[in-house]
Amino acid sequence: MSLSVDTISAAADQHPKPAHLHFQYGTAGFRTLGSTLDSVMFRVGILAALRSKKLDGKTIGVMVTASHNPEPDNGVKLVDPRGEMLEASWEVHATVLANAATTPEFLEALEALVKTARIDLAKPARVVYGRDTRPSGPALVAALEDGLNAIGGVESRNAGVTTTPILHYLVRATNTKGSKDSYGEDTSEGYYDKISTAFKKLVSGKAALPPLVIDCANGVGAQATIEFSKILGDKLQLIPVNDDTTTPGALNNACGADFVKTSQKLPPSLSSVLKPGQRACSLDGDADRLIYYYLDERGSFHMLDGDKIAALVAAFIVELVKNAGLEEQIRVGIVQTAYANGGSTKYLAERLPVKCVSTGVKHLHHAAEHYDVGVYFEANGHGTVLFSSETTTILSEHQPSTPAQSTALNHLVNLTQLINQTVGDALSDMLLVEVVLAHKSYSGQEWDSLYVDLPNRLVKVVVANRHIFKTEDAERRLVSPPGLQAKIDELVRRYEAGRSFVRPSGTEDVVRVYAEAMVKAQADELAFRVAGLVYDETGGDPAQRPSEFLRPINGDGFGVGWYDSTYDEELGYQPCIFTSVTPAWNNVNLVRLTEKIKSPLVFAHVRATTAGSLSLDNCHPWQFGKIMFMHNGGLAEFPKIKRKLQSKLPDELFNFVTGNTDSQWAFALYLSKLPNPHATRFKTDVLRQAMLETIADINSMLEEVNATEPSLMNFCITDGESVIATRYINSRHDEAASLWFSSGTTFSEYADGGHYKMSKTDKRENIILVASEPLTFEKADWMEIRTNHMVVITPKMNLLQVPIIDKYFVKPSDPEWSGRDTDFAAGKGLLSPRKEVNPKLGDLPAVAPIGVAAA
Ligand code: NG1
Ligand code: ZN
Repeated sequence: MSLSVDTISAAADQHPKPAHLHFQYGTAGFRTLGSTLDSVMFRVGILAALRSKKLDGKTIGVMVTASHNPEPDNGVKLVDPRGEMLEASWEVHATVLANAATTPEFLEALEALVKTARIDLAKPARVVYGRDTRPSGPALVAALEDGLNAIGGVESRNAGVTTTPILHYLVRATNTKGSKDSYGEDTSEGYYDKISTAFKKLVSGKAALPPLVIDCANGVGAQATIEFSKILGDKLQLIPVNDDTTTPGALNNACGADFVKTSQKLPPSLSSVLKPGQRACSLDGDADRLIYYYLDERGSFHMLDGDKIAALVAAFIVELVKNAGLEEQIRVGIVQTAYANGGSTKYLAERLPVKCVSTGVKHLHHAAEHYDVGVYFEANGHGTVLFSSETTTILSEHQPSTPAQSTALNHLVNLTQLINQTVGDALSDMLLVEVVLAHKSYSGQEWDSLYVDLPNRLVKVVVANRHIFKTEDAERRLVSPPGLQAKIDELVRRYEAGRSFVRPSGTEDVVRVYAEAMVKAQADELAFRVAGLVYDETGGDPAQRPSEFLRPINGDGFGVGWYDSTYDEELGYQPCIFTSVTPAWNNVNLVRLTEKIKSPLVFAHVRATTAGSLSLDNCHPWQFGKIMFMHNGGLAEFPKIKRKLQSKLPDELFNFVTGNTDSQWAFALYLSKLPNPHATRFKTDVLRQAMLETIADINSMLEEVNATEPSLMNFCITDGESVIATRYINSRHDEAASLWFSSGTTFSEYADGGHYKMSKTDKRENIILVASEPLTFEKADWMEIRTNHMVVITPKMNLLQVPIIDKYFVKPSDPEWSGRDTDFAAGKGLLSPRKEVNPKLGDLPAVAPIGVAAA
């Protein structure tokens, strides 16, 4: 028998492939914008029929869904006869068929498939298909049906709008119908009945739990929730929210399991529903992911993700196995991915065998099959428990020797019925969790306290080509692009309990960055630093660089210098300086000191060694008498001018320099420009004049030696009353290292984890911050200081922005002016994102009092 070429060809012409798109059958099947998937659906219809023929007419499932993705996306995946994911070699066939450019090429690819896979076309074909609630679903299902019809003789069954796990159930139930492995009646009623019967048995005699709020993501899970709610009645009271499957755009929008897991927040729609102490859960758009959470008595949100579910369930099963007297015969194991929280891995590995595999349900599922009872969950809430067939046999044949053993054995048998073993199933998993909570009389809080999650952060990076990212060790390490992993390691090492890894997504055109650390702010910071690294190292467009991605880290020591808040004759005028060669974030003394010191003027500096060794002598700021100085940047080709610079210094200043950096020598030069560096009072103008002379002198020395590379001269000096900060480069074409300021009445923490913002509650401005990069994510807080300008802050807290006019100064009105090139400063990691430039800056007069404040 051969393919009915004419019929297929005519039908295929109705579903042409969009010319410029490439489709990939990934970890979740085909998944992309729903409006582009017509040809894919048609071809998948044909493929599903061929797959069934290949497997001797076994029923194959086809699910049309894009799960937790935004509503305009859609997708399709095939389900193999036992309800598992499509065999890997057929993923390749799927991709090949989907990408054939024309109808003749498609037919050619089909013929080739029939031949290489040795498909007997005379065999029957059976397919069951369903879809989620997406608006693009009906048209895509119609295209799928065209494909099924084109092959001819396919026995197909439309399961309608249904959840992914129900479709998997139907496939297995259909294929095992009437056999000794019968999985249940092959209808959705059969599914609800099997699961709820087991649930009722498992909770019989247990005190009913308080009602459970279920966020249905405005998807198909709402339908299943309502069904269960009807059947379970007061055995478990379910309160569905976000059950609106008809409002366009509502699906997965600010709700659902992925929203909760990624944002680590309560869906806003639940804030008026959920009471302190109450538990709730979120499903995703096709109801195969489940995330729990609760509000504690103080109303704070706590998430119980897939890892917490795995820990709860595994502990319960281990206990039942032991109580049933089967400890020796049944080995329970856990499968996780690299996204599993380090806290969970530690907790579980101390108790059970734990295996880490690559992301993607099929990897977890296959690894879990190697245990007698395999518990697998992704942190995102997708997972289930698999009982091997030997285990099922043991459970049915074991003779309990005590009533307690008999009870535990019955519970285990009922669990095999409650759990949807074909695939992760949010509703079956939810009932499983409820069973454990009922048995253990746990509240959300008690469950949560099994172990403490390490704070973590997941970030997406859009890169030019995610396929250059190759991983090893269950995706925990990058092997390509070369060198990147070493840089990630270098960053991670600086964070307490730090862990981070990078992998290309299998379902979206992005690279994912995951990071963990001891405190939330550091997990965020590490994730954003690794994201910045990935972006920069793989040719990310600087103009598109997301503002939250951080630059390489300055961890080579730090220093803080401050003046007393009240003058004390015995202590004198000079500032106190505290420096360290450890990274600032790991210094407990810094935390202690900052909590107890009050000062009107503070300098702080974090160091990334450019020149000079890692030593206390080389940590900024430095102090001489009343003057304090620091530098962000570098003097190019400094060794060529060092001797000349030194020779200009009086002995006292020459001997003052104890370190070996260009920066400290520049400070000595600055001091030499002051009429009396030992003075106890300085006029602002004198400090400012000395700064201009220092820059001019350095420039002339550099010119004498024909230095070609520009020098970044962001200097900052103070006498404790006035402050001069420069943003300067000796180039007409390049951008200087960045410099920003912020002013206001209070600078305060508005959210836990070090989230600060500046507020301007009245006209008075008490605080001026000058910083190399914005210290907060509040764009409105920060104004950029322009290149080759300096900021002058007077003792009365007037802030002036003054141009530094020399041959490197270019007026925007200059005909030569076409903007400065950011590559040089960015390449040194000294340029914070251009995106944050306040557009109003262009209107500022060259000399303008910006913030007028009472001191
Ligand atoms: P990708 O896009 O490959 O990270 C995501 C999930 C997987 C899995 C698949 C299938 C994360 C970090 N990744 O895969 O765990 O669920 O989708 O839907 O959650
Ligand atoms: Zn899903």
